[in-house]
Amino acid sequence: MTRDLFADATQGSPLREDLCPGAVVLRGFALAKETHLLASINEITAAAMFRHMLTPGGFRMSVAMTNCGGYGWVTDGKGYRYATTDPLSDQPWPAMPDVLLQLASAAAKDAGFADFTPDACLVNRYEAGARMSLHQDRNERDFTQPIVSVSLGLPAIFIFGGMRRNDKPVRVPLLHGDVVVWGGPARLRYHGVLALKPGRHALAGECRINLTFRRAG
Ligand code: MD3
Ligand code: FE
Repeated sequence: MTRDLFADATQGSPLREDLCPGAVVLRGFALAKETHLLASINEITAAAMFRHMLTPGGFRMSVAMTNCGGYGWVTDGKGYRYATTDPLSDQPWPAMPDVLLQLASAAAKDAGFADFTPDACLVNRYEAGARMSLHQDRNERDFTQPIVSVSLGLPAIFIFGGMRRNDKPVRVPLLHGDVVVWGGPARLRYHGVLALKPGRHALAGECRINLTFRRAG
């Protein structure tokens, strides 16, 4: 599945969709950098491999994860938190490649967050059937800082709820190259991802990769 950006531009289909106050989808914002982004992800995972972490309750996450930047998000029997080193190697996480940092900060700027400098990038890999159940992101220090997400590879259906777990979520398809900025009143909304449908993407292969940029420390 791809989007024809020329058709979008000429027929007026929006490249920018406001999901709710504080949440903006920038359709195709990462497309111009797709090859560079995927090469950078390969370098990150060569140094800090994708792994299935355990939830505090002992369940294996279906999404495989790694991190780059000064802080990395981890979960194990001790809980959810940010750590400056990879628990598999006890070494610092790989540095955040410049192409990732620049993309996240440009997207945040477009959405009205003028100086977003992320210090953490969580890299999620979804294979067929992998999903992320409804949750809030609240391990960061400063909720006035946005989160920027970049979708690559296979399409997924993102579910976007409200401030309470029981608020009915809306479904938002996220495609290769889409970038979403979540800030302000959207920052603490519940969200998740439905089980990935099997498929093959020309550049990314049989998976979806999502980057989420945060200011953790
Ligand atoms: C809305 N990842 O890593 S990115 C996560 O596609 C996570 O892998 C999903 O949720 C993924 O925590 C969704 C979109 C996202 C990220 C953070 C948010 C949406 C958000 C924080 C607040 C509200
Ligand atoms: Fe999240």
